[in-house]
Amino acid sequence: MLIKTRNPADVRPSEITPRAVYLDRRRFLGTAAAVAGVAAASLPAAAAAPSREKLPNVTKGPFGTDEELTDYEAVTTYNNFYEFGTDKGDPARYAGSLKTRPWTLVVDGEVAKPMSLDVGDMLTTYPLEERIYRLRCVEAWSMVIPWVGFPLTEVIKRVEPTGNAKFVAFQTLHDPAQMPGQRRRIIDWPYVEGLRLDEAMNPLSIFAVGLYGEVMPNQNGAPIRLVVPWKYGFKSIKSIVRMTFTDTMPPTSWNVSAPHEYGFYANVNPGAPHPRWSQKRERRIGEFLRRDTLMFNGYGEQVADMYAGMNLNQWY
Ligand SMILES: Nc1nc2c(c(=O)[nH]1)N[C@H]1C(S)=C(S)[C@@H](COP(=O)(O)O)O[C@H]1N2
Ligand SMILES: [Mo]
Repeated sequence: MLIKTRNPADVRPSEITPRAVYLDRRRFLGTAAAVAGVAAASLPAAAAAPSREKLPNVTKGPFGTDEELTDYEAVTTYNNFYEFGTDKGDPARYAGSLKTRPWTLVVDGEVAKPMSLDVGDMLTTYPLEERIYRLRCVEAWSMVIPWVGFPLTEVIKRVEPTGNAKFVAFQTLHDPAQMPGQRRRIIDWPYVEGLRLDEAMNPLSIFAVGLYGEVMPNQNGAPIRLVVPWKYGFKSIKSIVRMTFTDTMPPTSWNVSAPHEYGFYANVNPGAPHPRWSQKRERRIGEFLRRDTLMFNGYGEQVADMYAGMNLNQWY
């Protein structure tokens, strides 16, 4: 993000496709190498492939789009997750070192009932829905992803926010042993994000625990991440360990590191250019021609009311 010098949307679809080819090749080589070193019969053929696990009892959620889904391969190999490196392929390559079970989400701050939630339990006890959302990165590319998750309100109602709760702060795991990118000071770790309470309670806002009907791949923010589809992708914080209700606006990682480039709100807004590139158009990953970027990423009907009277060029 910050480090890029060229407009990242100039990445052409042709640069994406070879990743898939490369991955297949890597899988093949991984298997071949294993076979060469150890008795072939003792090794399952898919030893090097990531485990994929279906999520049970997923119902169809609201706000769907009939736009074409972005390929699973692209969704899981073209990622921003700087805890595993800044190259788009780094998370798929290195996020295997993240241990996602057991995983505790601490919910605290201005609430009547602070809680430590076991995310493994949440997968079986929370109402899982599929939500097909557009994700628009500030780098001017976008995807359409069938997330599996549940509204933030499922957690918020259980902890009972006090009258002082105005914002919600989120924090990613901080563990350089599991997240090698945290050994470099790209940003101040851990990655933190925040929402206004009404944004967090908006029916569009979800905790995602999976995609394409399966448990969340590590590179996409396992085991639990935010998805707030009317905001730029960086608001959708991954691998969350803490959710804290506060009375003041919490710091957010990209705002702290480059305040003139990234605001707290970060609503998708084609009329508010990033200081170094336009936000008017975007490249849908897998497509060649760019398309126009829509205000609020096309979710204005659900969210515009929350910003009535605010100057969104000032509150970018
Ligand atoms: N902890 C953490 N969360 C993060 C990021 C990150 O680097 N670290 N990158 C953000 C950015 S810039 C984007 S565009 C989305 C990308 O999500 P995806 O890789 O699942 O498409 O994750 C967001 N969440
Ligand atoms: Mo992003």
